[in-house]
Amino acid sequence: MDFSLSSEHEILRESVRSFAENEIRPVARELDEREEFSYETMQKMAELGLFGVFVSEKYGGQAMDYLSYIIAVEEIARVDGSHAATVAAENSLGIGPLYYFGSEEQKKRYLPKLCSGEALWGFGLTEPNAGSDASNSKTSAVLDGDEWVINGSKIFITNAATTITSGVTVLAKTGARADGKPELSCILVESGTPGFTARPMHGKMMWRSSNTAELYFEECRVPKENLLGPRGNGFHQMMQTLDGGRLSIAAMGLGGAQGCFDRAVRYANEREQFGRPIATFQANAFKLADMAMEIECARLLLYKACWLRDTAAAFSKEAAMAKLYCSEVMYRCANHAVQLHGGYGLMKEYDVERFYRDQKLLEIGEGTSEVQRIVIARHIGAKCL
Ligand code: COS
Repeated sequence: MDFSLSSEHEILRESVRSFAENEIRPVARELDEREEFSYETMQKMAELGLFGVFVSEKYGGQAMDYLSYIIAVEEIARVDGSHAATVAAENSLGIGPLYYFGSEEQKKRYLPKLCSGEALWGFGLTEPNAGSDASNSKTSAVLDGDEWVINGSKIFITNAATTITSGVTVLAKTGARADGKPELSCILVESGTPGFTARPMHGKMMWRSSNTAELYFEECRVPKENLLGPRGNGFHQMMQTLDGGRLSIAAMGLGGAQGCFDRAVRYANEREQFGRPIATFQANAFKLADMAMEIECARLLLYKACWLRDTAAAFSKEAAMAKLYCSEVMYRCANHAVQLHGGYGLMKEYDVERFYRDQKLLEIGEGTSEVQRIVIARHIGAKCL
């Protein structure tokens, strides 16, 4: 068993880390405060090759493995959750479905601009009344001659309302199956299509400088060729996409936990109370020891799940485990980090305040912790409904 990373992985980690420290850290706090999506850093992340990481060069991607992508997200998240969210959502959810399920024509039409960062793409699954119960989608698409007519709405869709968003993949009910279940299909809708509106959502507690949108479809007509893959495969495509996406949320948990640890250990060694650094008190040193141990476990679990994915093995269970565990490790690390910073940890001037808020999304987005436990339970033979 060899736990070492390849030199390519190490070089990638170093370059993304130095980019995040030099380009994201100086602006992250202010962007969070202003709840502002930065097109400038988006462009710089694109120049670094952070979009289309696992996509073949034929479509403008970097042709790296999934572990590379996960390391990149981890390193961005070590500095800022919002920027990591932009990268993770774009690669896993925006680019992923087009790359894995799109026709040659669809891939050629959309992927090059998404991989170069000139454009972004949204993943329209969640609806106001279909969150965890994702297959209960009410958005409908009816075939009328050569066009799909879409009606409905989606909510909490990352990257879907920027000025460079070129479209979204929408899950819609296209009929009923023979077994009585709804027939769900994925359809591509380009920005600017009449009847399609994307509105930015504000007032978020977390990921405040990432773009989140509500989508509305009113008699929205798209060509029938905009169907993604076979009709009726939409829910499977979405679930498969989320398996990969959950690894990137796990990477955000791991990177965020590492960011909390780095700040906490530095602060605890510098901050003096009762005439000595607070790290010299066992109550504090033990918190740091627990954080380090859990981060190590999280990294091993996540990288193993990536290894399974990179070797084309089944990885749904491990993705759910990694997503659940890494997000909960970040929960404990953010909590310890704020506690170690005392009153300062409650102030926006200290990054741990932002990490504490950003963490919460990881236990909710791309499947709540409860949904991850359902997925794991079903994989281990429990008759969990
Ligand atoms: N890959 C491919 N297909 C999958 C799959 C996967 N990982 N998991 C389930 N499916 C398929 C099943 O095979 C089943 O197919 P058929 O209906 O053709 O037999 C179908 O999807 C429904 O599966 P299941 O019956 O298990 O679905 P449930 O309604 O019981 O829901 C949960 C299962 C709750 C796990 C699922 O709805 C889910 O993950 N919800 C959370 C959604 C989510 O993460 N939303 C956040 C989005 S943020 S971008």
